[in-house]
Amino acid sequence: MANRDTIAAIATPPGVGGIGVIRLSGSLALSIGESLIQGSLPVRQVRFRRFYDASQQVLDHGICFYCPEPHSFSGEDVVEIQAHGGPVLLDMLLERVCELGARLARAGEFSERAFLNGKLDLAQAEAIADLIESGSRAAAKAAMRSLEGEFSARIRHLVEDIIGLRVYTESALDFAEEEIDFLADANISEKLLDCQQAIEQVLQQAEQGRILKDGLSLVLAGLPNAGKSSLLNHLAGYEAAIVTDIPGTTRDVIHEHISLKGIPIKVRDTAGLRDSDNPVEREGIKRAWQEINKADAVLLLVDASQGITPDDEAIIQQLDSVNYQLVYSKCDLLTDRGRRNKKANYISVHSGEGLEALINQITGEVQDFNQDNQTILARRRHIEALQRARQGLMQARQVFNDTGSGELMAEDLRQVQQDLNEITGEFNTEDLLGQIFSRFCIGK
Ligand SMILES: Nc1nc2c(ncn2[C@@H]2O[C@H](COP(=O)(O)OP(=O)(O)O)[C@@H](O)[C@H]2O)c(=O)[nH]1
Ligand SMILES: [Mg+2]
Repeated sequence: MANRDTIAAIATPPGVGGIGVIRLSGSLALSIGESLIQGSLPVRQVRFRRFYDASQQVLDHGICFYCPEPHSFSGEDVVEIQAHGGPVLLDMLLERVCELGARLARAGEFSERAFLNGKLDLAQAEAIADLIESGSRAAAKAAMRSLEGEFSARIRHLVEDIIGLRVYTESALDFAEEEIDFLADANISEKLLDCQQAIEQVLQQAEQGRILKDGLSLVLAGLPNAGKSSLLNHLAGYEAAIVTDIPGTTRDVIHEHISLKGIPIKVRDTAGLRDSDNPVEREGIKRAWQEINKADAVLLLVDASQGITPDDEAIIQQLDSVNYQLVYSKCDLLTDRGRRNKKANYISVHSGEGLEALINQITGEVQDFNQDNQTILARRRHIEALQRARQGLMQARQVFNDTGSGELMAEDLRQVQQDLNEITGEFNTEDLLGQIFSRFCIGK
């Protein structure tokens, strides 16, 4: 690890502040730090020093700190310099440390080195970025759990289960004659199902985490004049979209980022769904469908005074694989309460009725999940890997149930393990060999 070049960066955000931090990591960090202060830096002790430029002029004074490898953040020699937080001053200091042998760090390079030096796994390294970028308290807490290693521990647990199964099936392959009995005795099918369910659970928690991180994408859809834009404006708290009584007012998809009860939500207001000859409106409707099909949730607005019309029915037919919820709008116009469907949502942007309940419903599911502190702040990459692992396990179980043989299943399981290991960035066949030898003692 001592061979990598020494990197430097301003670690505090751009702009003016009380202090600004420059961080150095690499084998030259100590000598650069010592040249900058023209003195020696003790190990793990904070010192107040002057910082000098090449012509021995004082650039600033402040605090510096040296942390030797391997017990530093990056696993390398690290020096941190706390100067005053002015952008020009920090640039001069950065320039000076580069003259002394450092180079500018790429984004994330300190964390990357921490990963390469085994200080963090990939999921933890990503959690640092997520923690810094988190847009809500819930997201920050979930990111911190990942950084503390909870997510990685859950993945490792899944990997151990898969390794257990692999050890068993691969050993069985060595006893070709009795293989099938051997596997049948071991309840392999049930064990595969258990693993699949465990992955399912982590996947669900990760999906919730992705919503916390990226926001829940919520699409408002329905016929023209259903009250979509009015609802968007209410949720956004300002007149984001034009509202008129002319059907087909909204054409472009209107994006608003809002926060409801601490949950980030990306709301999209869309063009009313109808047959139209107008090419602009037709394009708007095409885009509306694209949004509907990739949303986490869709609110299908139906004008309560009209009820569900054949045109609404036609839309509902096309929402087969979409997570949608029917919402009756303009319920102030429906004076006869007896005509209400007891189980449905009724809202009125004009009277305010039902809006609080609707918001509670939208956020409720995410919040419930988050309350038990199980949510994992996940990225697309993690979810995709978990989905592949789930798919692989389903396939392994199918193959095993069809053939009773471990041979094809063994390959699926190997792939599942690799998919899971991608999340933490570990993949090592030695692991498996080690496990096999430590658990079994075949032929000895
Ligand atoms: N009475 C009543 N009228 C509403 C309500 N919400 C929207 N409208 C009216 O319905 C018409 C269409 O609203 P708009 O939000 O533009 O519908 P969109 O076409 O679905 O976006 C406008 O004239 C609105 O003022 C409501 O809650 N009650
Ligand atoms: Mg509209």
